[in-house]
Amino acid sequence: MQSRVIVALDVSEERAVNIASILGNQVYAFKVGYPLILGAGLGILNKISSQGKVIADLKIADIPEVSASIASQLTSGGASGVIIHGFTGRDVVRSCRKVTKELYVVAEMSHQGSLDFLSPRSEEIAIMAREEGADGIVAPATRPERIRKLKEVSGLKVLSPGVGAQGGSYTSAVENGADYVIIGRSITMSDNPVEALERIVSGK
Ligand code: BMP
Repeated sequence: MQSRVIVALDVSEERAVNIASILGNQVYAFKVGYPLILGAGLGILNKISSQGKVIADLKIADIPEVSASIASQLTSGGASGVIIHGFTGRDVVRSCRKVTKELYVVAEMSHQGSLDFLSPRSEEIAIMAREEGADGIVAPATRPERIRKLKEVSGLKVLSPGVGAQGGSYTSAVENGADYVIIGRSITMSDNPVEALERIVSGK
C-alpha cells in the first residue's frame, strides 16, 4: 500500500536505484537532490522516475530567469515536482510556476539555523506561495506546530522533512497536518528499508 512518505535519496546512484526498486509502490515519491544528481548526473531523474514519482529538490534560489531555466531542465529531465526556495521572492515563484508540473516552495526549514532568518518570515512566504499558485510548501517536522500554522495560513499541501535522524516524529507531523513526510537517512541507511518504512509509519 502506498504511504504518504517521500524518500530523500541522498545516497549513491547504486543505492538510490536499489531503494527505488524496492520501495517504488510503497511511497508517494522519491526526492532527488544535489547529493545524488552531482554524483550520478541529471539522467538519474529519468532512471528513478521509472520506479515512482520524482520530486527534484535543488532548492532553487536564483533570479527569475535562471531559476526558471533550472526548473525547466529538471522538469524535462523527468521530475514531476520541483522544490524551490521562497525567500527569493514572488517573481521567482511566478517564473518557476510557468515551467513546472508541481511546484513546492520552502517556507521554513527543519534545522536550527532556520530560526536565524527564515522562520521569522515563513508565514509570509507560505501565503505568497499560495498567491503565486504553488502546489505546496515545505515545513519542518522538527517543529510540528509550525506545520499546523503554515498550513493554516496558506491552505496548501505540506511536505515535511525532519523525521527520524533530525528528531521529528512521523505521527506528530501527520497529526499536525503534514500531507507528505520527507524521510532520508532513517530509511536509506537501514539494512532493511521496507521494515524501516513500516516502523516509521506505524509510529514505533
Ligand atoms: P533526513 O531524513 O536524512 O534528515 O533527510 C531529510 C531530507 O529533507 C534531506 O534531503 C534534506 O535536504 C531535506 N530537507 C530537510 O531536511 N529540511 C528542510 O527544511 C528542507 C529539506 O528539503
